[in-house]
Order: sequence, then structure tokens, then C-alpha cells
Amino acid sequence: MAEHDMEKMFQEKIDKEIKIEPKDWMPEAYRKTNLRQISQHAHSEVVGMLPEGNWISRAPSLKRKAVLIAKVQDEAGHGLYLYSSAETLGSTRDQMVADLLSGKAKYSSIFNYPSLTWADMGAIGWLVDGAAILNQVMLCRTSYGPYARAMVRICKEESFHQRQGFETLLVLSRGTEAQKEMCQDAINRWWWPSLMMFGPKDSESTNSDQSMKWKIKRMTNDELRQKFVDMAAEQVKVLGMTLPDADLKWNTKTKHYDFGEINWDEFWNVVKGNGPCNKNRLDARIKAHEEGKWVREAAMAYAEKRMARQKDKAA
Ligand code: BYC
Repeated sequence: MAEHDMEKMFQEKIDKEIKIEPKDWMPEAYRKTNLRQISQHAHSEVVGMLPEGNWISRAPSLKRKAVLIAKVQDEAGHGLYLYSSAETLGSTRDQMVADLLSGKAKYSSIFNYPSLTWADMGAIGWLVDGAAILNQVMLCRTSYGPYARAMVRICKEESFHQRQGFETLLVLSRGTEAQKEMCQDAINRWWWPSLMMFGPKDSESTNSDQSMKWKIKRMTNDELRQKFVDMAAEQVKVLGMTLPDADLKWNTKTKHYDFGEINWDEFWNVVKGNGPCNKNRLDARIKAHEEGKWVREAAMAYAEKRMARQKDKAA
């Protein structure tokens, strides 16, 4: 069958909401786009452990420490589901990790900002996980089967993450003056970077049109960002705090919140590797990879030994 006909059949399948599975025929560009997005997503989960990992040893109580450890551990698990899902597209985990560590692969801009106070744990949970969930709920219906299935599990855990973040801020918002200030300061610092998580404006988004057609994405960057603003603008009132945007205003005509212009120069600067923590994050991942070498070797040796034993038994 000619390539053109194959592509037509492929699109018909997508239009009928039939999931694409690893062994199905797919256009090379569909494979590459999914591999790019899923591996970037996996890297984000893994690098995303760093800002929160920073506070495990300084959590204010045993309970908070246990919750934070569980959350950070969940992020590692999400990375693993996603690397496995990306591997079904023909890459290897080693290759993907090498691309992350060499600086070739992207990960979410948000994790290149520092976590300065305990309130940042709340703001990350509420805003960063909140933004991530909106995007990921849409991805539960993405057209590539292994990615969609990974997302269903991830979303369940993310909703717990967001609630724990909001609850952390709620406690601070009802605390002492210093705690209230810390809460507002964290919201001020994480708000704009959270809006950047959704990616460039639709008019600047190079991948959106094709990804929407292939139903890899179900909503555009701007649509999801607006949904997030509408949600956060209401939730912040429960905290008795404010969002740092003088232009934030309910628009009775559109029935959405209007909001101010994002600093796109800052966004691209961070994406290109020049954000406040880009170097620090990559250095930390490289160090972890090097220090984990003996663990990988030990695991391999153990797996080989087990396999040999099973072969002996079967013989
Ligand atoms: N940061 O054409 P566009 C989490 C890049 S982690 C960096 O709109 P696309 C969590 C984009 O890659 C959640 N780069 O792209 C973990 C593209 O560059 P390339 C992370 C960005 O893919 C731990 C270029 O800009 N979530 O929840 O159609 C603790 C043009 O953009 C960013 C995901 O990864 C950015 N923010 O749409 C707590 C979700 N935005 O590759 C929480 C999966 C854009 O062409 N990903 N770029 O060179 C997606 O849904 C989509 O990839 C995006 C971007 C909506 C992010």
C-alpha cells in the first residue's frame, strides 16, 4: 500500500478514537512527536523530584516529612511509567537518559526555579501539580495507547499531590503573620512560572496543530492555561491570598478570567538552559547517575544470576 494511503487509514483510525498501539503502523513523524513529548515528560518527572527533595530533611514535622517523601517517590514512579511507554516507540532508556544528561533533551521549564521556603512545597503542590493535572487529564485520552494508560495511573496520584499542596498552604494561610507572608511570597514566585508550564502561546506553538490533528493533544496550550487561571483565581480566595497579577479580572462577556502578559523572554531563556537552576539541576542528575552506577551494575548482576539459576532448573 502506498504511504499516502497508509496515512489516510491512520488518520481515519485516530478520528474513530481507536488507540494506536506500539506494533501498529504509524507515520514516522507521529512516532517522533510522541517519543519527544513522552520522554520530555519523563525527564520532567525525574528532574521535578529535585526542588521538593530539597525540603525532605527540613520538613516541619514527621507527618509532613512522610507525605513529602511519598510524593517525591511517586514522581520517580511516574518517570518510570513514562520511560517504559517511550521505549515502546523504539528508543532505549539509556539513550533517553543520555540525552537528558548531555543537555540535548528538554524538560519542563518549571523545575529550573529554586524552592526557597517550606511554603514552596505547598505552592508546588497546588500550582505546579495543579497545572500538570489539567494537562495530564487531557492526556488520559491521548491517541497513543501506552501513553494514555500511563496517564490514568499518574493522574490518580497527582490529585493527591495537588490536595496536599493546597492543604499545606491553607495551614500556613491561617498561621502567624510570618507564615502568611511566607505563603503569599511562595505564590508570588511560582505563579508566573506555572503559567509557562503550558508552553508558548498557540500562535508560537510549533507542534500544536499537528498534535491536535493526531489527537496527541486534545486541548491547546492557551485553552489549558485559561482553564488553569480560572481555577486558581477562585481557589486563591479560599486561601485568603492573592495572585500576583494586577490585570487578573473576571470577564463577564467571555466568562473567563482575563490575565496579564506572560514574560515570554523569561520563558525562552529558561527553556534554552539559562534559568536560575538549569545548571544546578543537570549537575544533580549527572551526579546521581554516576553515583548510581554500582546499583545498576549490582541489579544487572543479580538479574543475570537469577536467569542462569532458572535455566539450570529448567535443564
Ligand atoms: N518547558 O510546540 P509546543 C509534573 C517546548 S511534570 C520546556 O507548544 P508541545 C511534576 C516544546 O517541547 C509535568 N519546554 O510543544 C513532576 C517545544 O520544543 P521542541 C510535565 C517547553 O510539545 C514533579 C517548544 O517549546 N508535563 O507534573 O506541543 C513534581 C514549542 O512548544 C515547555 C508534561 O511534560 C515548557 N514548559 O506542547 C511536580 C506534559 N513548553 O521539543 C510536578 C506533556 C513547551 O519542539 N507535555 N516547550 O524542541 C505536553 O503536554 C506538551 O509537550 C507541552 C508543550 C504542552 C508541555
